[in-house]
Amino acid sequence: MTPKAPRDDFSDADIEVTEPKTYAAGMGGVFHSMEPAILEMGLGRTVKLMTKINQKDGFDCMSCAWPDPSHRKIAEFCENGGKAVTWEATPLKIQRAFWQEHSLTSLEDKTEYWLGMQGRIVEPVYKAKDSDHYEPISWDRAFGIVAEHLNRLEHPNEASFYTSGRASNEAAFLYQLFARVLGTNNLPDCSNMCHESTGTAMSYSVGIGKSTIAYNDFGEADLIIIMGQNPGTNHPRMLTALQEAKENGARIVAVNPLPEAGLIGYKDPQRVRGYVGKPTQIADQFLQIRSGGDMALLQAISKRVLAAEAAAPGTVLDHDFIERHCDGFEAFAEHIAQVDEREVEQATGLSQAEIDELADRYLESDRVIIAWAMGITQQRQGVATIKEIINLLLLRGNIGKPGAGASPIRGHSNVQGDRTMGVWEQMPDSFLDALGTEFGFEPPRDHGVDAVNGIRALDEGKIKVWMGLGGNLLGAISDTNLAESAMRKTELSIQLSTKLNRSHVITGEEALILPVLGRTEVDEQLTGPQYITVEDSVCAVHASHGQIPPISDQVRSEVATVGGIANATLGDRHGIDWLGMIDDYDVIREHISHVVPGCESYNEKTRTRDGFILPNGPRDERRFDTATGKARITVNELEPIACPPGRLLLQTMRSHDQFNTTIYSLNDRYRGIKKGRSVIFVHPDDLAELGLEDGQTVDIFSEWKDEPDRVLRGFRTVAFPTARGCAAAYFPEANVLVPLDSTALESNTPVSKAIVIRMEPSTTPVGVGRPVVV
Ligand SMILES: Nc1nc2c(c(=O)[nH]1)N[C@H]1C(S)=C(S)[C@@H](COP(=O)(O)OP(=O)(O)OC[C@H]3O[C@@H](n4cnc5c(=O)[nH]c(N)nc54)[C@H](O)[C@@H]3O)O[C@H]1N2
Ligand SMILES: Nc1nc2c(c(=O)[nH]1)N[C@H]1C(S)=C(S)[C@@H](COP(=O)(O)OP(=O)(O)OC[C@H]3O[C@@H](n4cnc5c(=O)[nH]c(N)nc54)[C@H](O)[C@@H]3O)O[C@H]1N2
Ligand SMILES: [Mo]
Repeated sequence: MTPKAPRDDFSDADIEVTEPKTYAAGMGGVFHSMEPAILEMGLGRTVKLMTKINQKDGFDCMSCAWPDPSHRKIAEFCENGGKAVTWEATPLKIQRAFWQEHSLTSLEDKTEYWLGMQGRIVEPVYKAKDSDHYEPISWDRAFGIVAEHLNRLEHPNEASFYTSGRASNEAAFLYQLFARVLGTNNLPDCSNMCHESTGTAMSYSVGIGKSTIAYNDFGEADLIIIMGQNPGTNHPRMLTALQEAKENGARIVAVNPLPEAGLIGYKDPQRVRGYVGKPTQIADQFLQIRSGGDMALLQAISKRVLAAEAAAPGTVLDHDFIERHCDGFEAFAEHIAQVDEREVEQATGLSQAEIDELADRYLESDRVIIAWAMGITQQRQGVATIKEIINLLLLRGNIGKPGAGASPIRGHSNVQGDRTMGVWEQMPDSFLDALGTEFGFEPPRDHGVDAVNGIRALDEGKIKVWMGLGGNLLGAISDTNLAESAMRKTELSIQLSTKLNRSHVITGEEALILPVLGRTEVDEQLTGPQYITVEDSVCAVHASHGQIPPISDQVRSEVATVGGIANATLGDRHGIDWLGMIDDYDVIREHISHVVPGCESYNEKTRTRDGFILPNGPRDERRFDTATGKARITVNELEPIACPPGRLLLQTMRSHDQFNTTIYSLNDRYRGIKKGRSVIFVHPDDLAELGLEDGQTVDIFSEWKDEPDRVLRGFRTVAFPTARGCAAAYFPEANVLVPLDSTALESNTPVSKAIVIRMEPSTTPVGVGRPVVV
């Protein structure tokens, strides 16, 4: 039985609120993913796919970038991986009648949830200049339109090529090559909104913007500090690694404004005990920090470490490591001695005793891992905060030894690989030199636009052709209203996508949707079925093999689509055999092995069952490829976040049933929310102080400099045990409240976790369709 697409949009009118959960997963978690999977895909397809997720002969789960252990379990996936697979592998198709029935204007007030539930896009569609409808178009015509627009640009920088982190290494490599041969570095990506702060900080401090640990290090750590990350929802398989670490004696500390279920307790669905038994307590210490307080906390811990060294010289710091491998220690020590404890208390909302306890844990541990995600990166001082994470680790030599290191936990399943392949608006000259030599052209050297600057360039009318390799930039970027009006100014927008989203509804004058294969599907080309490759959060690269027949014979692989566009646009102008690369992905991999550092013999290495681990200076040999050739201990000035009286700091985050802008259901099980997303979580004492009640409908106003307030109307308050002064709502709905200009220093990542807001009682009901925005 084929499932049906919903006709009517979903309503938030009957939101139900119950107590939040105190532990994550358990067998219930896997059942939660299997039931909809079987209903959507049928039993046969479900079994076929679920037994191949993350297996060595199977496909890489397209959900998060959590790494695979070397010993795979029979079911090496989590509840949310199950949902991601089901969402992609649904047999439901968008029928031709859909495009006739729905004008673009009529789609404008549809929710992301409704759009995504319409099924897979199964043929290319085109919206002509004065039309309000998409209509089917042939692939050749589609490629012709793109080529014509690109070839008439006055300058290649009038085109921009966005990438979302699900694209394979092969597609990403081809895509950046095409952009650069065309002559532009305009390669914004989802990473700009995600771990850019990590890349910026770590490249500066340790010479590489990636995790310095391997999977097995979790099992060898004495202490794991998890800051600004919600693994129970966003990296559920990490909980298994944490549970194993605990069994080996590790202590775990969680730093978060929210008592997230997965941070507190866990039931492992892969074990009988996890089914019937009591949950494992995950966090030995939970620090309920105020939003944006992490940098002050880290400085306060470093201060205690230095004080302990002063009290017992030679026993606390790793002097040998600091002398041999680091610079900047003296200036740092001087600066940290000035840290003002009152400022720390104000910024963190934590007591001295809590901070002392964490400092003691750090001092008692020989091997420490600090993991982090969006709670840290999407802050104005995200880069400086990550530099402080590195400082703290360096003081006791916690980088480049087993069981220790810096562990940014990546988002999209291949976001790290896309960067390795050159998707970045500011790739270093060494990469561009190698690319130019391999393909015989001179790559452009000026940096391109990132995600935020790309919106500015669109708004200024500077981008005439905008292309997206996956993703949903308009759903994901800050300042929704501004971004949407900017996108309407471009001449042609092109999306390579599996399913519908907001970025297909708000378009340039002309628009194309080019439907692509997902990871679950067999990718057949001239030389036979092709595999693709991906890189996970700990730099492990391996192959992914599609399993089920494509949803339609009109859907092409990402590689075939990008290569086809390149061929139509450039032909053999540069002597590059674009079509040959489509016929046989080994050809692309051969080029990768000549261009991308660490990828020598890429075909051979990705054909092995385990794949390979990319070299990593700090992890492998305590080599730090920074400008000074040493790990840099840095001095960072704390800037307290100003939040005037009567205002709260709002963070925008993911529910348990979404993947970024993809909504799987209106529930957020662990936080006790059902049947709706128009909610704002607020501490009960803050509600009382603001004269508001639990369950009241409010409008949310974001205040930014002297600009008019941005407003989101008709949200239900939920009294919730968040840190005082900090509220939370879901992205992408709340993106409208994040000013485009509010970005992290140095990395330019939208500050999605600390928006100054006020609430006022609303007359707008919590309702159907997209929330009302002004
Ligand atoms: N199922 C599922 N999996 C996903 C995704 C998804 O949407 N769904 N998205 C993927 C992507 S692209 C990414 S980047 C990752 C995101 O993974 P996460 O970073 O876990 O995602 P968020 O929901 O943004 O959660 C941020 C966490 O930081 C906390 N936080 C907020 N502000 C602060 C702060 O100031 N300090 C501290 N210490 N904590 C803070 C929040 O309470 C929350 O627990 O997940 C990936 N995996
Ligand atoms: N306010 C706020 N904003 C945020 C964040 C936040 O925490 N708060 N998080 C930010 C983060 S961390 C990220 S990573 C970005 C995410 O930004 P994006 O990566 O742009 O967004 P996604 O929602 O992951 O993209 C989903 C779309 O990708 C397409 N897709 C799915 N699978 C495939 C595939 O296999 N191939 C292709 N070609 N297309 C596919 C589908 O059409 C789907 O609708 O959002 C950012 N925005
Ligand atoms: Mo992300």
